[in-house]
Amino acid sequence: MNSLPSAPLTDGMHLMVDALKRNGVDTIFGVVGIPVTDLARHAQEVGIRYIGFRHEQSAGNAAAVSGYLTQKPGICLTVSAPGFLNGLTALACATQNGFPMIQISGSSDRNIIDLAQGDYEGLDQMNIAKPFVKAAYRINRPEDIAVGVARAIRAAVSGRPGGVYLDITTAMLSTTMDAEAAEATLFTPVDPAPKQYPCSGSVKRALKLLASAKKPLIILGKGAAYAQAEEQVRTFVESTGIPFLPMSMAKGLLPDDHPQCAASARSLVLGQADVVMLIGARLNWLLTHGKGKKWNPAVQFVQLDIEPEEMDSNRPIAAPVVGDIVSSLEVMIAKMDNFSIHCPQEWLDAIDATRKVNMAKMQVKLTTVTSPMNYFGALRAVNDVMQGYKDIYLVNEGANTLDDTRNVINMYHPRLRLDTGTWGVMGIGMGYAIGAAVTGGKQVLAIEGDSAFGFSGMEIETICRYQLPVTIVVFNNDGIYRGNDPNLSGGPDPSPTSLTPGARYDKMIEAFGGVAYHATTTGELRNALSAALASRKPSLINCVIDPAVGTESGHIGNLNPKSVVGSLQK
Ligand code: ADP
Ligand code: TPW
Ligand code: MG
Repeated sequence: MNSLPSAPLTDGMHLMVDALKRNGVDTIFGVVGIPVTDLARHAQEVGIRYIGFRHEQSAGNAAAVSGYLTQKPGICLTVSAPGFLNGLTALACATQNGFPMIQISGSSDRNIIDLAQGDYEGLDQMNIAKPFVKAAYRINRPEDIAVGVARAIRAAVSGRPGGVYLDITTAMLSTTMDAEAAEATLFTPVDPAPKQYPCSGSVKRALKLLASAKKPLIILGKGAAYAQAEEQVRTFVESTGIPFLPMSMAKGLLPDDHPQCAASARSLVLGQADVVMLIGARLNWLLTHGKGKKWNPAVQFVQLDIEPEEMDSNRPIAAPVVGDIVSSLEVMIAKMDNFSIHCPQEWLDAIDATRKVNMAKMQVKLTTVTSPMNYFGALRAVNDVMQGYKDIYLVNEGANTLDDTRNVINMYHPRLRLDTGTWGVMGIGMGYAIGAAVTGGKQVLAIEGDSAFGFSGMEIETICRYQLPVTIVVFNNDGIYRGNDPNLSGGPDPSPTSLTPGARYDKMIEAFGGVAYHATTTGELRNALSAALASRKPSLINCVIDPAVGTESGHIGNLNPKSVVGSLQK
């Protein structure tokens, strides 16, 4: 008997890759193993770039930053249970930061997991992910792949962006389906991050309040940077004449040397402003919740945000404007002429006077030569070299290393400064550097505290393997905040904040074929950094910093709990 020729089949794994490709995914960041190895191989086969990491947290951070830079969800691929959990920190962090990201994780057999029978890497992943993400979905059947991917994309990029967990079961990956029927399920979601215009009443209320201000201030946050609102922000800032203060990752949205930039008069403007317009910035801990001694108690807020629930989260918001930032500013600019918004000259003069005093103080710090180097001496050398590299990414983490770098290194273009963000998390360094280099195509300078670097340091192998143009400067002060703390028991163990004295982080990159530099003076640092950036090669500069000069927790030492029996901090 002749059997009929059977229809061609596909399976969940192939269809998953087809769906990602159809949705414009061009890069996957991950670590492979059971059950996703073939998925990564097939993705590479069909032209999706696969970047393999040494730890899922860094792969996740790379995906998150690529989401921030492109407004498309960055994709992180992980194996079941431990790989999933390693990636989850980055996914949670992306959610906190409002970066669109999808973690796709293989998962084990539902029947065994649900009866707690001990499967290989068995874990109830989707339920564990839920509290940490914007949305979590599981795809159990190949015919649901297209919908699952579409839902994940929409959830990641619409409204306030965030992290999405997408669970793909081992059984689903090997389930077969008629290839033609499978192809017919594929689609791309229409307009996944629609424009959201604010209502006109909210815009009028906001403009009226701004027009009444004697000491107005605009605070730019990373939401405005994510929204790519630089053109509208510039028009609004320059045509109102209102001074602006950039939050850390909003630096460069307008250049830091813009005449209206009030960054070097931060305490003055926060302490005195009577109307503050927040553009994509939350009144969270980074702005001391909009209250307390740093703020004018009578301050009133205008807030532009896409997330309605953000309003009044910490302080009453007098004029909430709910919408996407680009559309909201466009409407405000169009209506601005009906309100005479202006910035009183006395306010600008006061800011200018303070700015001059603070800049002169900073100049003294930067030009004082010490041996060993302190942070400011080292940063002066970095800043000199950066004048020739204003258009590269600057990744930054640490405590003193973070705060002092933020204050010294000006940014001139949007979305180039990538740092510890809303959680102040250590470990983003190498993941962000790799994600930015791969996605943005520009070279990267990462300025890393020695402790901060350690969290993702093994990824220098990844940087070398893919020959990425990443230069890492490790500010090596032998420890967390400081390298010279004593063990209070007098015993032989190092103190809780100590790391290996005199460690040579530069030697690490030699092992993988990268270029190593060791700098003990500002001159050596300047030469090393110039050579490293000019070469565009994977490179690491071990920069020796005085172990005694760091302050506890950098600029946020006040957040440490106070002890009734006195402080143990030096
Ligand atoms: P920063 O840390 O720089 O102060 P936050 O992360 O606290 O900034 O705040 C960013 C805010 O921007 C979030 O409340 C988020 O909802 C908002 N946001 C993100 N994207 C957009 C957008 N396209 N339009 C409007 N608001 C946005
Ligand atoms: C995931 C706590 C905040 S800053 C820091 C740690 C460990 C390192 C500071 O030392 P570093 O910088 O990097 O050498 P410097 O210049 O001050 O010496 N775990 C996580 N996140 C945070 N924030 C911590 C711990 C922390
Ligand atoms: Mg340190």
